Amino acid sequence: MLLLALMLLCLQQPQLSLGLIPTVCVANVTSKASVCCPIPKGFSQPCGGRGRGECVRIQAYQEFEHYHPGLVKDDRLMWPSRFFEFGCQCDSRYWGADCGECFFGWRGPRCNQRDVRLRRNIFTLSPAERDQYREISRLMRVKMSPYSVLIEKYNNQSDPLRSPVFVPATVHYWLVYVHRYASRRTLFPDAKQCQQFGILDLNHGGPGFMTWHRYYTMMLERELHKIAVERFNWTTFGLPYWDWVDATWCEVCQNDIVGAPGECDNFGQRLHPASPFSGWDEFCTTPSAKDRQQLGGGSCYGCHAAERFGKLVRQWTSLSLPTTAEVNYGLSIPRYYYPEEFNRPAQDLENCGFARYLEGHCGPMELYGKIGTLHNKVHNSVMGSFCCAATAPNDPIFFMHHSQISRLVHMWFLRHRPHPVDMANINVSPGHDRQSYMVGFYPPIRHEEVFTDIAALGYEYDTLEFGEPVRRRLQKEGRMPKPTLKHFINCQRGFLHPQHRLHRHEFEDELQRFLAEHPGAAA
Ligand SMILES: *[C@@H]1O[C@H](CO)[C@@H](O)[C@H](O)[C@H]1NC(C)=O
Ligand SMILES: *[C@@H]1O[C@H](CO)[C@@H](O)[C@H](O)[C@H]1NC(C)=O
Ligand SMILES: *[C@@H]1O[C@H](CO)[C@@H](O)[C@H](O)[C@H]1NC(C)=O
Ligand SMILES: [Cu+2]
Repeated sequence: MLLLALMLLCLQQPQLSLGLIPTVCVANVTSKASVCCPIPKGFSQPCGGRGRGECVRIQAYQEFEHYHPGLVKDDRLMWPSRFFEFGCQCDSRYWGADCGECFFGWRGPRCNQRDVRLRRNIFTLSPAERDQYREISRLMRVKMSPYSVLIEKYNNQSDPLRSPVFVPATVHYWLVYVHRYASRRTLFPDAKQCQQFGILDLNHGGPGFMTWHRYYTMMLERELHKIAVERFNWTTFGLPYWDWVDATWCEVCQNDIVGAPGECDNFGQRLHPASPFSGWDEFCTTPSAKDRQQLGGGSCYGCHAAERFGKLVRQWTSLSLPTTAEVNYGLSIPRYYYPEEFNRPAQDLENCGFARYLEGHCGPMELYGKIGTLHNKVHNSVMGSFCCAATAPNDPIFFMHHSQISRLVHMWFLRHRPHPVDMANINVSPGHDRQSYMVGFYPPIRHEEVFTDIAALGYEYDTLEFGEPVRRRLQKEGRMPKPTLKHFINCQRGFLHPQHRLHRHEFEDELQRFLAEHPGAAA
């Protein structure tokens, strides 16, 4: 895999992309001069006209002079130019496919009033607010988003130059899809090509991981905020975070948050039936080995490849969540990335920039352990649907997790005050260049535009403290839940990913540690 990645980088370099298509523009995807310049409500000109926005040729960033022929087919290359040649360019504070909305941080009819979302520790929400947040998370599965997604059941369906099939998506469907869309491999029609060239990942494993996921939380927050206002007139809604630093169990696994542990089956642990998220169908899922073979083998398959949708499941393979020492180490790293470091082995301490450490791919052995650092460590602990890019955003833990990841990013920015030029633009993998449009998002936005202080992005956090001091304070205030034995003893069978399974003695050690820390839990 690493070797292939190196080979690819030598052969050529990457691209640009765009992802989800505004439903209002779907009909134009296959037209000759493809235009996505809608007229916003209350206006008479495309993109609103003078003073609001205008219809211009989309300038996709060309990262590589020559694409390898094996990759040219990829519909995400030169995002979003494979879908549209023309799109709206909005004036300063306006935003949207039609410039009908305000950019992040602004509101009002002329988008000239400041608007800042406050992201709070989930355990500082009042019980009523928590109920509302849970209801908002449920409603995002049924509320339609302004986007349509490509059906990717067959590997020949997603290229806009052939015969794309679109379907309008709910907010949650769109969120799960776009994460999958940017992370999947090219949809090669046969196994040989997939093995040879199926290595792209446009939002993980590179310096763009941070910016892509940061923007993802902003888009998510924007959509959830709409629901919060419509349903509860909750105008100050911001995306809550789970501060998992130094946590020894899944504190948010409660029925009034993301769902308590339920029964075990061959796939892992289901959610408690009293949680509204229990039994959720996954929007994108992983095909069986047999289906994968038919789709070209390996990992070259899209969101809809599997016959049946899976159901939300967790598998808790470890309760080793990131520690204060681990966060402090990351915050002390001065460099954002080192050129080519993403092709290096883990625990390469001389080349472990903040971006790669944050994502979880490198670090000192005692912090890296078996399952990586920070971001990856949490995914690899929860596992189940949370394991992998295809399915992780199906689990509502995902949103609180990435709100927390973005909080760490903010702390690192405050400490090191990087400039946009500190973001990568040399020898980075496709889609991760600072000038690339982040794949899957429409309207198009470049990585470098969100490589900035959050004051320019329209959100902030309640506190930058983390770990034990905060937890102790919340405990004193009676705001932290208490674990049950089920929070610790999970399904020790039927793991989808045997390589992550704990050895028996490791499990016993963790159990003893847990019982020592939570003497009441066994009751
Ligand atoms: C679709 O394309 C046609 C023809 O170019 C154009 O007139 C129309 O405005 C486009 N629709 C949108 C929503 O941009
Ligand atoms: C795509 O592939 C499927 C399955 O092989 C086939 O049934 C379908 O006709 C193909 N569609 C196009 C447009 O080639
Ligand atoms: C919504 O809340 C705001 C205050 O945040 C208030 O001014 C407004 O009247 C409320 N609207 C409705 C429909 O209740
Ligand atoms: Cu991700």
